[in-house]
Parts: sequence; C-alpha cells; structure tokens
Amino acid sequence: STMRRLVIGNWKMNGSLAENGRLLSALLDQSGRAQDAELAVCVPYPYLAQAAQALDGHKAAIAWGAQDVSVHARGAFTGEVSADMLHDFGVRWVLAGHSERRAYHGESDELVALKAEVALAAGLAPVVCVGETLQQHQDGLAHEVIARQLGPVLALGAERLARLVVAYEPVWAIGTGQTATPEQAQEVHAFIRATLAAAGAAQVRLLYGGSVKPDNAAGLFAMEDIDGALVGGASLDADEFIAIAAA
Ligand code: G2H
Repeated sequence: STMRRLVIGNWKMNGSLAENGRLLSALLDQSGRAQDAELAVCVPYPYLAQAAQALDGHKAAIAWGAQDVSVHARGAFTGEVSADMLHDFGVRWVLAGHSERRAYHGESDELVALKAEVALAAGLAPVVCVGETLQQHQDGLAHEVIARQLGPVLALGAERLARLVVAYEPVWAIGTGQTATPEQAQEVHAFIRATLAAAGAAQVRLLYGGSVKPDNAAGLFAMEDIDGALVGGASLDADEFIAIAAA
C-alpha cells in the first residue's frame, strides 16, 4: 500500500549473544537503505537487554519487541514475563497469538485478545497474528477462521484497535517456502480491512507474514491492503531483511 511500510522481524527461538551482536550491527549499518520503512526486530526474552543496548539511540531506525507477553501483571506465574517488564527494556512491539503460540501452547482467541489488551495498557504496540491452517484453507474456511480469531480483538473497541497492528499469516505458508501469491494475500487482507472498518478501525496497519523473502516482497507490498511484513527466517540475515524492507 502507499502507507509507510512496517517491516517486523520475528527471530523466533534463534540467535546467541555473538550472533545477535553481529546481526544488530549489520542491521544498523544497512538500515539507511530502507529509510522509507519502519523497522523492528522481535527477539527472544533473554536478548531484550542486548537489543535495547545495541539499538538505543537508533529507535527511529529500528525498534525492538518481544514475541509474547503474559496476561498477568505480576506474581506466582513461573516462567512468564509481564508487559511492564517488557516496557522496562524499551520494548515497542509485542507479538500476540503467533500461529506457533496458538498451535504449540493452545492460545485461544480470547487469550490472544487479552494479551493485546494488557500490552496496550502498558504502552506497548501489539501485533495480533491471525491465519488459517492448510486444512482450513483447502476447505474454504479462511474468512470464517479469521473472523473468529479477530472477534475478541474487535471487542477492544476502535480506540484501542487504532494502536495495534494485525498480521495475516496463513499457517500453510509459514517457514514452508510456500508463499501466498500477492493476490491471495490481498484477498484476505481486504477481508480483514473490511472487518476492522466495520469496527471503526479501517486505518489499522495490516502485515503479511509467511516465507516473505527479498524476491517476493515487492509484489506483496504493491497490494492495496498490505502495509508491511512480519518476517521470520529472512529476518536472521541482515541483507535479506533490509532488502525486504527496501523492496
Ligand atoms: C511466519 C513468519 C514470521 P517465516 O511465522 O512470523 O515466519 O517468514 O519464516 O515464514
């Protein structure tokens, strides 16, 4: 679309202090090539301090985020990380309901919406992820599934919706090398746009995710309702990530 492009890297459970150090400095070196885009990286929790330190002072070029957040404020929730803790580390973005969280950790649509709500209350910007599985895709259920996933999120109301981002990630295209065609993605993005518009939030930025690479990014970004990308595998390589953002 013609909106300022938003490209967010999702490192997933990858990296090390040494690898991240190299990747973050390469990203900073090259970010000038993608000046028209807004960039961010969502790193594993233990590396938030490293990202904050490396990117501090460059927030306008590259912001940082987390891949999940607890719905609880504090207390006896072993292993969880609160929104206020993320805020302490300068986090701007937080993924909510990535398909891997939904699939491997049983996150429900209601829980995902609650995560978005809690993140917003702490001043973070949630990236709410939605998308259908291969079976649902083949059964023609994409719209129905996405409408159901968005239901509790829409209930947050227009004012809060305006402060979050929605990422469409067809599960059948994640890490498989099988990308949705720009037209396929646009068709679903238009549906999501209409759904959000009906809730008074037509301006919400819509990211596409699922095997986005330098060679397919331009085609996706040319689509009217695709405002950026959530990039997994290709976000671990500075050249590829910046090439996507600059596409
Ligand atoms: C979808 C995407 C980023 P990838 O999970 O969240 O990953 O680009 O590796 O398909």
